[in-house]
Amino acid sequence: MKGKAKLTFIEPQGRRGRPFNAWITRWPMLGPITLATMLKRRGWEAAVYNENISGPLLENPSAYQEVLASDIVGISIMTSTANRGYRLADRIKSERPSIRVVFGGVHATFMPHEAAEHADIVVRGEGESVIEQIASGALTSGIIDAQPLATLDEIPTLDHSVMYDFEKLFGGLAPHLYELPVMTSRGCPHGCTYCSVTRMFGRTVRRQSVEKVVQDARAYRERGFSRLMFYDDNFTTDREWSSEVLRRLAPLGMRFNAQVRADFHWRDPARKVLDSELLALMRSAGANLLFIGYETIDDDTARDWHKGYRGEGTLAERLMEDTRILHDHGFWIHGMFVLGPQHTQSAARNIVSFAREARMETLQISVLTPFPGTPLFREMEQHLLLRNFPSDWDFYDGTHCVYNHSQLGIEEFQRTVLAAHRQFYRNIFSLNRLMRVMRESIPARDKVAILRRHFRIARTTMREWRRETESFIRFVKEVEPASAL
Ligand code: B12
Repeated sequence: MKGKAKLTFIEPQGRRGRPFNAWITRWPMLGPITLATMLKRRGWEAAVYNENISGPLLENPSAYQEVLASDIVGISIMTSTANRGYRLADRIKSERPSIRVVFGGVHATFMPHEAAEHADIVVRGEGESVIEQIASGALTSGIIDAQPLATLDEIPTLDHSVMYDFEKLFGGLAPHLYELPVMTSRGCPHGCTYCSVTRMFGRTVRRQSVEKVVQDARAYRERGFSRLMFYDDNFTTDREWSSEVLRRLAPLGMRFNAQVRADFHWRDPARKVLDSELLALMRSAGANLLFIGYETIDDDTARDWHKGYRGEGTLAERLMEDTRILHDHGFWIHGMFVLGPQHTQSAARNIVSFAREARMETLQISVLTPFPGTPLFREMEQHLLLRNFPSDWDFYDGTHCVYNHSQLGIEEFQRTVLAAHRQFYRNIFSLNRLMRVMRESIPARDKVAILRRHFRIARTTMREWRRETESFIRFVKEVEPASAL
């Protein structure tokens, strides 16, 4: 490689027609942007092509030619995008064998040998510690175990100019209405059986310093952004740190969304002492919409999945109380739930009734999916129906049932999950959401833009998902007729 190499990172697209796609066009994975920013700052030529934003790479001739002009192509894969990533890699390699193809991301971390069949290099874990050696040609092949970042303050303030079509992320809204993704911590202290985070980033949470978080927020605000989306898996695992970040963010007058646990506002495991101070700090710092992985309202399931809920009384009662408290403090709630092989229509009905009674703003029910590297994967490996890998990874996306659902059969189960969303959104969407957006203190023109966007997303999401469900059922009937019914 003569001179400094040119690197292009790719975030491949997953299957169409899934409810998560509504967010995917707004929220890129931060790995490729972080690595490209680091390289650019150190003088390399680096870019990120995200298929969710810019469309399929092979259908974008000018971008594809630029990718083929790279010395190194880095492809970031999670399980649901792995197959697409491999196909892109094979195509790029066949057209330009001299390009060095590197895989990274959570799927490459747990399936390195599979990824190595389509690449020169596979990086397991966090890419920051090795990416420059790859760029310089000091590392040219093999499976590399990257060391986790010791201090997250080394993560640069993101330079979004590395991305193709960055503005498309705003979805037609002004930049100040776009929730710019940031991530200030890595790891999660909980050990839920289905989750890759603890296995990928560790059970000890590493955080950026308060100073660094605020410095980045200030830089983004100066670029015209006034809303942030904290990707942190759990924004409130360290009360002192969160409180200090919130105190320092408040004067910036920004708004933000974050992922938290439903019960984060209790100071004690017995749920006697409410953390009113933290709740007030969250509000005054601009916290708006909370993404909460309730996962289940059923005690047995929570125990099976090691969800770690504490306290007395039924789980449903406790979670209802938690939700009421959060609503009383003015937060909007996006409730995320999961249905698995042990659940039937009644579990879906219970979740919908719970979410409606709790007046959740939005609801998402995923299909329990075993991802490589998790305890759940090891537990279910022998029972997987869709195991024609890598192509069947397309279905490992929290939307498709990839195992035999002995209680309902796959067809009935898929229809149950879809019907639950239809039931929830039928009435609630227009009322709760509309009223809350109308009460926001932003100009009427912006409110109309936000509402139009929500309606468009909701309508197309449900339509595409219905189609996808039918096509998946047809597919399962063809390959596994006995399990479909
Ligand atoms: C934001 C987010 C989303 C957003 C946007 C995601 C997107 N654009 O695809 C939304 C809400 C839409 C979403 C959807 C889904 N998500 Co999600 N999501 C996340 C979250 C919270 C943060 C992602 C992130 O930016 N991380 C921070 C960056 C720094 O990490 P990173 O991108 O992995 O990059 C690092 C390394 O992987 C590596 N690396 C990455 N790429 C490359 C490339 C090269 C060349 C190299 C060398 C290194 C390298 O270096 C990077 C820096 O250290 C993660 C959890 C997490 N903590 O990461 C889950 C996570 C990625 N999601 C997950 C899942 C399962 C899903 C869904 C299937 C939904 C679901 N819950 O069932 C869908 C599928 C989306 C899809 N693409 O098909 C799983 C993935 C597990 C797996 N094995 O695939 C995760 C890990 C969460 C979990 N609980 O397990 N998600």
